[in-house]
Amino acid sequence: MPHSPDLILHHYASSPFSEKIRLVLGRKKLAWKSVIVPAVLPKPDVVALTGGYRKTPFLQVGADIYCDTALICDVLEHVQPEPPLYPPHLRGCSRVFAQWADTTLFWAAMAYNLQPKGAAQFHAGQPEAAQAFMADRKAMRVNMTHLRAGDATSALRSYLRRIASMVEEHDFLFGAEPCVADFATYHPLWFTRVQVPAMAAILAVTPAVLEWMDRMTALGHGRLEKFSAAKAITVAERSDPLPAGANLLIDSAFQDDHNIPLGSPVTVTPESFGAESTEGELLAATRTHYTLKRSDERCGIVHVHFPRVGYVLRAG
Ligand SMILES: N[C@@H](CCC(=O)N[C@@H](CS)C(=O)NCC(=O)O)C(=O)O
Repeated sequence: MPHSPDLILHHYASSPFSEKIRLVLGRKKLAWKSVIVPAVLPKPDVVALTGGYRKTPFLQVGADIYCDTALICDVLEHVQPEPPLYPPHLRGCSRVFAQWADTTLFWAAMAYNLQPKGAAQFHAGQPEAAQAFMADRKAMRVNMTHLRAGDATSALRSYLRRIASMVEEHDFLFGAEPCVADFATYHPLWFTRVQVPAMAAILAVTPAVLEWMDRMTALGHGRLEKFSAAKAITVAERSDPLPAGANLLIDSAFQDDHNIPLGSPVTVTPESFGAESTEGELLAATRTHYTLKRSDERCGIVHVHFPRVGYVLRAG
């Protein structure tokens, strides 16, 4: 395995976005530390590190916290450029496709997956956990349109036919090798196949999709070592965050789209699904990301990074 900084992934087994990153770690043959986080609030150890962001997964490297799988993919590409997630001839379309898969495809698949039969299987034998999960996710979805089961099924069937027509042509969506689009497209369908197999008959109609999924599964998860949240917090507390320009992100030049000077108190909030904000001092606002500096009782000074796309920046 190549030498890389200590990568600590905070995730849980049944989380589809976590599976996206676990497979990227496998593709790049990286070693990583695995911290299991709760699937629902409260998440005191998570928010000690992120300052409020509660979604799963996030990546910690020392006292730098990278939120959102789109940004985590950029970080992992920086840590281990080969094999690439963004091959030069697909630089634009792989990201655009991944964004579609992480939103439109994901929500259609999850509305299909968690119909009563799928939800019953997902929460089998744990009625109290089921109620807590449903209530937590319902609160996260305020202001979002939730697809009805029939409409989600129709959309998912169409999407599967489109994906099939791509992977009938070549082994992966855009050619002989997987790119970021493959990882983003795979994880909601992995949830169907692995977490709610009672719902998986929909996949059998497009056998080319199943064969492509087998090729994705074979990439594995890299080499992981169990780690505890307490140890991860100690790592943050004992590390200094890396200065902007020296961290694992690709750019550092200031791009001011909001008329908010660096050094201002700000909040960053996901555009949709979960209204929890992170507060801090705006340390960087580049073409690609925001960095907030915050101080935490347990973690000391941490830098929390978010992608620009999909996040709302406000003067705090
Ligand atoms: N845009 C985010 C989406 C992440 C996301 O929605 N993750 C789900 C789990 S797969 C989540 O956070 N659910 C609520 C939770 O785990 O607290 C990303 O790419 O990381």
